[in-house]
Amino acid sequence: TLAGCGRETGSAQLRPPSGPIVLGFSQVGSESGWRLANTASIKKAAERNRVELLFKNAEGDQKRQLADIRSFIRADVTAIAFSPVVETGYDEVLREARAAKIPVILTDRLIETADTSLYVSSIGAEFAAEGNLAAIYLENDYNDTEEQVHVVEILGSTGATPTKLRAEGFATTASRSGKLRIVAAETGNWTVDGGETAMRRLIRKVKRIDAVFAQNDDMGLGAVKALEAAGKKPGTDVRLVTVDATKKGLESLVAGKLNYVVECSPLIGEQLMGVVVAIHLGGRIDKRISPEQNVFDAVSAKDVLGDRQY
Ligand code: GYE
Repeated sequence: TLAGCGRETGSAQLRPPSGPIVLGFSQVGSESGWRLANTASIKKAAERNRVELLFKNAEGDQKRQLADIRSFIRADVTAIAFSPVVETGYDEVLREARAAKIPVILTDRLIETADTSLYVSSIGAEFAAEGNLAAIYLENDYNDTEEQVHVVEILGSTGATPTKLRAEGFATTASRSGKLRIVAAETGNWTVDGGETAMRRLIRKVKRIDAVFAQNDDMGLGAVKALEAAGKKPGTDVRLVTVDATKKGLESLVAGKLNYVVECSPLIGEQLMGVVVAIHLGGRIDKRISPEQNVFDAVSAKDVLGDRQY
């Protein structure tokens, strides 16, 4: 018997390789262009790697996500992967997966847990670094002035890793020189509409807004709409930096409506299937896998726009 040889510690080689590889994947929702591209990447990679995919969409609801993960446990899949809606509240379901000897992979976002052996690997971007980069590029854009820059922030959904870490990264870098001053923040829930509403509120409540840090492209594009409706010229009167680098984001960057876009790649399907296949065959698994990231301005965005699939 293979019992006891590793699944408890988070490595995963207990299931003898036989039959099809089945992956249960629980997606957060379909809130943004990033998310749609992430779903497409996972579906395409599953097909290419001959992994049978059971796909569920939690529509932003953690309760639903927990039920979806439990349905994968009942189906006795080879592995479970999910992108957590929020960071807390997963320990119990992950212990159930462990009891059923099903390894779990976190994709995109992280969970907060005292027991990191509850998952074998996490695949996703370094969100704090994205916040750092957003602040560095924005700050450099104001090199010609000594004045303090008043920044408003549009946040993603509450309790999610990128919301927390992008804000932390941005604030840490901003506080270093003190040039960027974060004067207000509103949540925009990752969507274009949410970003527009948040920006409208910010315009109403804050007298002076020099710049906007929107935690994703979609909310940034919503903010652009609200600024234009208020008679302001986004990219010029008010400068904007966003995260993701979707096609729409890069197009607005080239059009001069955004100033910088920090890349966060949603194309992690192949990396995920690599881990799933390693689980099946008993190969080595990295505990942390991160895609490359980049920062774009109007000039560099032009170079990649032609190839952008999402
Ligand atoms: O930036 C945003 C999305 O978790 C990295 O979620 C992801 C974020 C992404 O909806 O657009």
